[in-house]
Parts: sequence; C-alpha cells; structure tokens
Amino acid sequence: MQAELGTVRSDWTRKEVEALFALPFNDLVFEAQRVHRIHFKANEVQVSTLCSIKTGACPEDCAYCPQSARYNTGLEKEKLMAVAKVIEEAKEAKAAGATRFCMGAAWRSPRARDMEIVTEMVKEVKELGLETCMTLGMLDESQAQNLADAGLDYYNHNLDTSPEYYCDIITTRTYQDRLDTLANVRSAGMNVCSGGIVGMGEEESDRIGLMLQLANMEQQPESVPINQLVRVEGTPLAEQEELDPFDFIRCIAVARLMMPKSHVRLSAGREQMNDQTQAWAFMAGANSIFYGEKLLTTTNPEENKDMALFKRLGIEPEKSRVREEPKAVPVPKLNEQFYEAAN
Ligand code: SAM
Ligand code: DTB
Ligand code: SF4
Repeated sequence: MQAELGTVRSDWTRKEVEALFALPFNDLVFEAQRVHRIHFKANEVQVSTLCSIKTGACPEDCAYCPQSARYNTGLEKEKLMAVAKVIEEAKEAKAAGATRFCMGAAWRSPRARDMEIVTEMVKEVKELGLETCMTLGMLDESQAQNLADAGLDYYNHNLDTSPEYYCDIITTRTYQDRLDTLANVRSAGMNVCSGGIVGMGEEESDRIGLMLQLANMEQQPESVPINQLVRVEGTPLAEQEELDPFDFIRCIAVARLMMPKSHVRLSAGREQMNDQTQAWAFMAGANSIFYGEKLLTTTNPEENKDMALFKRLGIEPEKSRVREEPKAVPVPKLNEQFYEAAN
C-alpha cells in the first residue's frame, strides 16, 4: 500500500477496508484516534440541532423510517412549518449552543412552491449567524443551485447502506438517484453531508460497501453521519436484532480512518446508547452530534445530559468549522497486520 493513513484518498480497495474491520478493536480505535488528532482538535465536538420542518406522510418506503405514509407508526403528520416558527426554533438552538441548524422534510423531493419557502428559511437562519443544513430528499440541478444561491452551507442526503443491500431497504428510489442528488449538490458548490445507518440487518460486507462508496467519491463528504437504527414500532425494521455497540464503534473508526478530514457525526441512536458507548465513539473519531431533545421524530438525550457528558469527558463544543491545516503531519503507521492483510 502506497498511501499512509491520515491522508485523504479516493482509491480505497475492498481488501483494505476488510483489513480495517478485521483489526483487533483496540488497534482500530487507537489508529482512528491518532488520525483524528492530525486534522482536528482532540477534544472538540461540533454541535448541530435538527428541526423537522415537514413531518410524516412521506410517499417513500424506506424500511427504517417512521415518517413513511406506508407504515402505521402513530406519528402525527405536520405540514410545512411557517418561516417565522423555524426562525424561532433556530434562535433557541443558537441560544442552547448549536452552531449548525439542520432542517429536515419528509419529502421524496421538494416542489416548486416548497422551494420558495425553504430558500427563505435558509436566508433567515443564516442571518442569525448559524450554519445551515437541509435534507429535503432528491434535488435536481436547478433546485441544488437555488439552495446554494440562498446560501445553504450543507445538504444532507444519505446513501444509507451498500448498493447491494439497498434494495432490501428502499424500493421507491434507486441508489443511482441518491448519487445523482449528491453530484448536483456538489456541482452547485455546497458542502456534502452523507452517511448511513448501521443495524438494519446488513452484513459487514455492506458496511464496507457503504464506506467505499462514501470515501471513494471524487471529493469526500465534508460531513458523514453514522446513524444507529432507531427501531420504531410499525416500521418493517421494528423487530431488528440489537446491534453490538462495538460493531457500531468499529464503523465510526473506519469512517474516521477513510475520511480523515471529514466531520464524522454520531447521529441517530444516541438515546439508546449508554455514556460509555458514546465516549468510545468520540475516542474512535466521532466529532459531531445532534443536540436537542428530539431528532426529527424520535427522542434524543436531553440537552443537559449531553452537556454533563461533555463536561465529564472534557469535551468542548466546536466554535467554528474553520479547520487549520496541520503544520507538521506525523505519519502514523498502522500495525503490520493491516498492511499484510491489505497487500
Ligand atoms: N426525506 C429526506 C430523505 O430521506 O432524503 C430527508 C429526511 S430523512 C428522515 C433523513 C435520514 O434520516 C435518512 O436518510 C436516514 O438515514 C435517517 N433516518 C431516518 N429514520 C431513521 C431511523 N429510524 N434510524 C436511523 N436513522 C434514520
Ligand atoms: C441523518 O443522517 N440523521 C438525521 C439527519 N440526517 C436528518 C435524522 C435521524 C432521524 C432519526 C429518526 C427520527 O427521529 O425520525
Ligand atoms: Fe421519506 Fe426520507 Fe423517511 Fe424515506 S427517509 S420515508 S424519504 S422521510
């Protein structure tokens, strides 16, 4: 293997990623933490707040999602929120310490009249001095451009899983549709936020497939949310077997190693994790969380519980996303076992 760990590469091979997953847990996490420290302040975590601007009644059939109209999850649907209400929530998020405000809508893709409203939301949230992120479903080129022109900083659109497992989870849009949206977001000049979900019954080879898709993009996503499946009653994945927390941490560590300059977000599922698992996720290179008592529709840890955990771990919320280029990059060398297996 030519390249050293800690450098951004888009030529990862399956064999290499298999070798990462096969490492002893401590070796994997140790290397991920070393790489993390090259590019980021060791004890800072970026804090984003989610806001569901349009809830439920979604026509898509994503098997994990409480917002799909196809499943009876008891969720109360809500129309697109008024701009003034969104601004009120953004102000609260800022006062609570968030630096990024992520607005999510349960749409397959936005319609023309939705676009007028969401672009106004972007402009007004930005005026508050917050970074903006949206997740609205599929975007064509001109929709992506409109959002970029309004000043949207990030667009979230997850690949969710490997191309192979994808059809078991979603049938109403293709993997290629998702890649096309991400390409439109990138060409419009916005930052890309894309990741997936772990714990949907996928094999390790699917986790490897997802990581390969994300890391081998021409330009890696700036933000990579790793969600643990929240098993919601009424969805087809409600009875899914519980995920081994160490397998979740492994995914975080592999994402950190393969996408060394990206923010890796410990996303959905924190409510179901204990403090120790979350601490391990930070050790493995996660440096972003969703903050606030609610994700989109499911619960998240209470804000004061999160701040208490940060305090116990000596973690500070990240002040700005401006990254300093490392002055001298130490070259970490992963243990020989990895190089032997990967070559
Ligand atoms: N409707 C838009 C779309 O799907 O592109 C945006 C909102 S959608 C809820 C955003 C992401 O949330 C999904 O891609 C999925 O990765 C994640 N998500 C939804 N339900 C989840 C669950 N039960 N557990 C974990 N992640 C979930
Ligand atoms: C992402 O990757 N996770 C967030 C965000 N992007 C939009 C959503 C998590 C949703 C969890 C289920 C819910 O609360 O509805
Ligand atoms: Fe709809 Fe998004 Fe949920 Fe899929 S993940 S059902 S597209 S809200």
